[in-house]
Amino acid sequence: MHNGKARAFTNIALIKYWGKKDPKLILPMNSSLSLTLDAFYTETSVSFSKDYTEDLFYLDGYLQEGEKKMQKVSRLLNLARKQAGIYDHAVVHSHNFVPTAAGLASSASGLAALAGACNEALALNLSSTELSRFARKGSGSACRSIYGGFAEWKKGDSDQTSFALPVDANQWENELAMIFIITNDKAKKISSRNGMQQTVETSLYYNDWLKAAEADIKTAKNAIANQDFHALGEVIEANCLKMHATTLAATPPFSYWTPDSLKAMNKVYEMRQNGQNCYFTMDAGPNVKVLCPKKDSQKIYNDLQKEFSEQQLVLAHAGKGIESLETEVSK
Ligand code: 2P0
Repeated sequence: MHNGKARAFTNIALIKYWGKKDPKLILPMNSSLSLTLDAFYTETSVSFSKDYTEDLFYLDGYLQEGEKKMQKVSRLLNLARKQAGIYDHAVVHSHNFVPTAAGLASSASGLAALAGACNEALALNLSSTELSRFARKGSGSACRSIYGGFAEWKKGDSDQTSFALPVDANQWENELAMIFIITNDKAKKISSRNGMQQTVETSLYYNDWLKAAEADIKTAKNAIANQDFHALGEVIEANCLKMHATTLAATPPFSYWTPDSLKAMNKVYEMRQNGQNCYFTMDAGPNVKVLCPKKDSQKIYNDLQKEFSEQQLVLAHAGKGIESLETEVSK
């Protein structure tokens, strides 16, 4: 029996990963930049044993059945077994820690935690770079959750050269906050995996997105180096809008926005006009995330409470990188 356990925090992309050059290896079309946050995380344990007859994956206590639900987990288990030279099946227990029941489960923290747990269980002794590369093959965004604070996923052009690295901000990340506005959408969603694929294949604006993303990442890194909140805010908000614009020009067109998303974006514009320091970003879903200086976060939170209920709002700060956890001793 080989046991391992790890905790990984989720990350939110400030400059988005949107499109794959190689869907099998998960090589992205563009580099991306994220902030790891403290409010959402996943703890995952894995045990490999000759006694098991199949791989089993429990998420928050519920067995996940079927190829689709097992896809990302199976991929990492197979790669881990290959690297360790074993054939044992595995049992995975994963718990998502989220402050509300609004379904903010994240494949970034989930697959990063599984990568870390496999690394521990099979004593793979992966460096951070190797662990990032390994997590990437479960889910692209997971490669950024290896690190606390800011991280850049360098797109690379091969399995070896595509991984994330920390972006040193001289602790500036600890002066920032992000407020999640959970819009509780019930509409049918297009998964990010399918949405980005459809966009790469059909969007009229996709080439322009790629050009913009490369320029935006440079601007964002300069803003971080200069600790310039407004420069960072402007580029992340514009980058998010450009990503979402590509979906409108896909065939068939689609959008992740709902009326509540627009309400939240407009609220951010209004607060900014009134002198508040805040900018939004959105991922492949209707929730809106507001970046602001930590010192202003309570006032901005209070303003948002005029439009949204307390259950819809979550205040987060910069989170830590992946951590190994103790496993129960096996008999
Ligand atoms: C990101 N997203 O950079 C972008 C922005 C969504 C919008 O990474 O197919 O779950 O497993 O590599 O990482 C979500 O996509 O996709 C995502 P796969 P993933 O955070």
